Amino acid sequence: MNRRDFLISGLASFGLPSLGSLPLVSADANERAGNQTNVTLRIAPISLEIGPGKIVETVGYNGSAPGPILRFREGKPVTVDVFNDTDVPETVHWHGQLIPSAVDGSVEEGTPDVPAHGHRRYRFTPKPAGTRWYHTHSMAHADLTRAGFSGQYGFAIVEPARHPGDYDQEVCIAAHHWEPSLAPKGPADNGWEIAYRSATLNNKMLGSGEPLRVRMGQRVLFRFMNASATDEIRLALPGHRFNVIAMDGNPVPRPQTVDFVYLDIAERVDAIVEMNNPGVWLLGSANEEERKMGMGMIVEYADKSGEPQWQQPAGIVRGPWDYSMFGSGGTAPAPDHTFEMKFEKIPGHKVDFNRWTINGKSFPDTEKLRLEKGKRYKLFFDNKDTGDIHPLHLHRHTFEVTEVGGKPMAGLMKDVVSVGSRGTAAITFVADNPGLTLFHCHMQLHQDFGFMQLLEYAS
Ligand SMILES: [Cu+2]
Repeated sequence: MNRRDFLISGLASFGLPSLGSLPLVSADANERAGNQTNVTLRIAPISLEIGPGKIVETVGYNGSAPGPILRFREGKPVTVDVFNDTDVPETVHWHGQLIPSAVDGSVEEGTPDVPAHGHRRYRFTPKPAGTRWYHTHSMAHADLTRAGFSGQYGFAIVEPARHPGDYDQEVCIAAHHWEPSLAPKGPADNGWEIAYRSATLNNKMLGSGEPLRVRMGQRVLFRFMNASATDEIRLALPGHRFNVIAMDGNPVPRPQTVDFVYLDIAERVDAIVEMNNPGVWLLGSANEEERKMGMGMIVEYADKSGEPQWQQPAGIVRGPWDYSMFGSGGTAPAPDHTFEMKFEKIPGHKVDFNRWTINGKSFPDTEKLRLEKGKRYKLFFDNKDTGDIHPLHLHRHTFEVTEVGGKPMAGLMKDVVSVGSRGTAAITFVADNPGLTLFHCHMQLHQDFGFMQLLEYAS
């Protein structure tokens, strides 16, 4: 047993909540042990057995995919050492954290990459508290082994100074699709899309991992994350409902109880489930094809056995759910300035990838949006001319969702918003973290083919 394994098992015996089957690295515990580094990440090729005889060759962190659950303390500086054992430069992006461009993990913002077979040390102060994550920010283009298609993703949970603690068990679940290939989909002029052969919740296909064991009366905090490269998902646990308390790690103004959670790419949902319906249940994708690919896990009450039960949740519609139900019901503060962003697709006509433009230009030719520190900005997203859903992500800032589908709303703080097909949305944010800031669609094929723009602060 090495030092870190000892720390992990030691932590478990001190009564930290169970986290499913994922390894855990606590920045605080490593510091107490006298280690100079709070977290060490090693990027390396792995063979991941996601089911009996089903092995995917990918690249992961510290020998696993998802990588270890990293636990940070809000406001307490950390040192992270990243070693890259692969043949290509890599990046580690700290998604949802309000940290400097030099360590955010995007080369577009100026973060230096981790050279092939090299090392890079990051120092930053984790914030804000909540369910954050870390992942590669490289590009895949036509190489479907790289970037979001790989196993380079994991939870980075930033602990608040005071712990809410209103649950009995904590379970982190990351969804991912595996074995991608190019597939013709959609209208005749559409470009290549992606089809998958397998999928997992955490590191196992449905039925291959240990069941999640629960007891009657328990309150379980689920931290769900969609780490798919390209697809939005919906997860349900029949016989139970999800009380959604946070989105993208930020507490929602009005928690709602729902039958399924919608997660566009890179989104997180924290939900409490009261275990009050004893049996053996299937927690999984509301899409049958996706469950067959493996996106599911078994939830088993103590002393219960039998075939896991599934029932299709009601109320599923195409496209994002209505975020406004989680909002405050109030009015968002008016912005000082609005940037309108019109999205368009240049179709690939089944012989190429689609290309994407923002106001007529593809990255890196997109104009830099200029910000003044302290001002409040609105980004208005016009997706009326595309039939695709876009999970739009702003780095290094938390934004307020102020409009979805023409409906004004307020109070919901996020770092990704899913904009519906032929729809519109708007966000506002305060320019309070100077430095180059990347805005992009988190759908890998969109991000890689033009759907990115930089924001810069006036000096
Ligand atoms: Cu997109």
